[in-house]
Amino acid sequence: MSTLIFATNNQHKVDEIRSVIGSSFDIITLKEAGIDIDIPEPHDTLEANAAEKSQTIHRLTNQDCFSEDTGLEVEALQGEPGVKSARYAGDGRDFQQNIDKLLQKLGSNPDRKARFRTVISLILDHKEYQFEGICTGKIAEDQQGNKGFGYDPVFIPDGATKSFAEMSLEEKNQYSHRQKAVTRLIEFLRNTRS
Ligand code: ITT
Repeated sequence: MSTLIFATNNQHKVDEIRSVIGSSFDIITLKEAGIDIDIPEPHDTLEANAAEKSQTIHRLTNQDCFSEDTGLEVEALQGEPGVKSARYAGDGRDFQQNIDKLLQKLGSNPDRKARFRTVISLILDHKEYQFEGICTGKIAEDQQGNKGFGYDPVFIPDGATKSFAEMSLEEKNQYSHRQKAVTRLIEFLRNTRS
């Protein structure tokens, strides 16, 4: 079984990814690896930020690892908050303030189309690989539900009638951007390691 360090400080991401991978491979979190750093995300694309995170941890540990960067891209806001999703309303990274800003900027605009996009950056045997997962949907008029994290209370995926924050982890996994990217990662690891 492969062991990979997951270069994130977001426990929600760890929980979601662990629920998808099952026993396919073993993940060690930064906390479990004894690494306490705030990984920089200075770039203007998800791809470059994901690479920055995995390369930072690879330089520190010299071990196989992966990271992911995710953005919520809203059509009527020209792709905002996008790469700025975590800090949309400021450096406090406050989920509620981010949602408030998003709903306020969208106002009563009838075009609510949006998508979540996840880019995973894997470093395996010192080489980098990327995997993408996209979930299309719409922004709700008001917040709904209290599960999940981030923008989950205002995102309704295509094919569903409720928000991510009203779904169990298993239900969210049927639609989610993260699940799609992780499934591609697992497939790649299976093919390279068998
Ligand atoms: P790491 O960089 O440590 O992995 P982070 O929280 O900073 O964790 P990102 O840079 O990828 O992660 O930030 C993306 C933000 O987008 C995140 O803070 C949430 O607000 C939001 N987000 C990401 N995935 C989401 C999801 O599945 N549902 C709702 N919101 C999400």
